[in-house]
Amino acid sequence: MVSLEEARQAQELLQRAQRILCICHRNPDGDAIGALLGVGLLLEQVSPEKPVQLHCRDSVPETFQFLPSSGRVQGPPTLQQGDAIVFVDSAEPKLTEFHESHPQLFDGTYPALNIDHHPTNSCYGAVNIIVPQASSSCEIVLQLADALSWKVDSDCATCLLTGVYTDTGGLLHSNTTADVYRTVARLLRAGARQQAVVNAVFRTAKISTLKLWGRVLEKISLTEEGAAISAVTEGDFRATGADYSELTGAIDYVNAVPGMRFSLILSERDGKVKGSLRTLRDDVDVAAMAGRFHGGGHKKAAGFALTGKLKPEVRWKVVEEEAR
Ligand SMILES: [Mn+2]
Repeated sequence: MVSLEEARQAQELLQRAQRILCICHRNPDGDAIGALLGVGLLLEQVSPEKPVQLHCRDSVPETFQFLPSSGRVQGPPTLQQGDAIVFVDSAEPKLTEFHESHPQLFDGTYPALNIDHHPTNSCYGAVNIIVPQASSSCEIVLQLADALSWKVDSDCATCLLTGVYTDTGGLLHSNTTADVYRTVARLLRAGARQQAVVNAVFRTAKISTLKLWGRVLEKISLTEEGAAISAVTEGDFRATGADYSELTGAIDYVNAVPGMRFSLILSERDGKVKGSLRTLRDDVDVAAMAGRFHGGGHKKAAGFALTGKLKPEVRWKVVEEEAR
């Protein structure tokens, strides 16, 4: 839970600002976008005279473009004196991909509030509200709003519900605690448009997405150490017309093979290979595996990125046919 002390520190930091820039990680998921828009809408209600801007290195994925204010998300920020920064769902500066272009975001030049649920968060803000027990950054944003008695309207609730739903896989992942249901109940009472979220997030898929997933599923192989592995090359993205964000969700199908210890999707993009790891087992820690490749995440869902390319390895065997 967000403590009253943390909430007050956050409030003070924001009150002193002339302008507030909210930032989420690149390649944003539903939680990043939901928390970005949700916190932005809250701040505008709290102090309507204060300009609030929303920034992300990448544009809002189509799936989340139904959310209120999604059209306001801009690319890199232009900083000015008096700015305060709110980071959401970003465990490290480099995940925003503003760390090289805008180092002053992270060196204390501007007061920063860092809201996140990743246990690996490096606490790079002046005020850090890191709640690893929370399902999502959206859940923390709601706790912060409630701690400060900020009014949550139906637009904001819709944004926050999106993050809770996406980070819990529709309330199915192991991070779906009793508090998550309480959060959802709170958001529904605040007027969250639940069916709009469900339809957009879980019941809509572009033809390019389905074709990309088809390739992922077709290429699943099972390894001796009990992993279900698949890979997507840049060629697969080109051939299907899918973009990188459309890979989200495919891992859950790869992870569905019974008896496996963990699953992995390798994907190739811009000279990098990204790995997405999942497990259903309690005795496997995929965050630790990702850590060996300078990645991180949660015990049951983690990822990493390496510089390089994917090279397929195909094994053939000649088998003599038995004579009849
Ligand atoms: Mn998240």
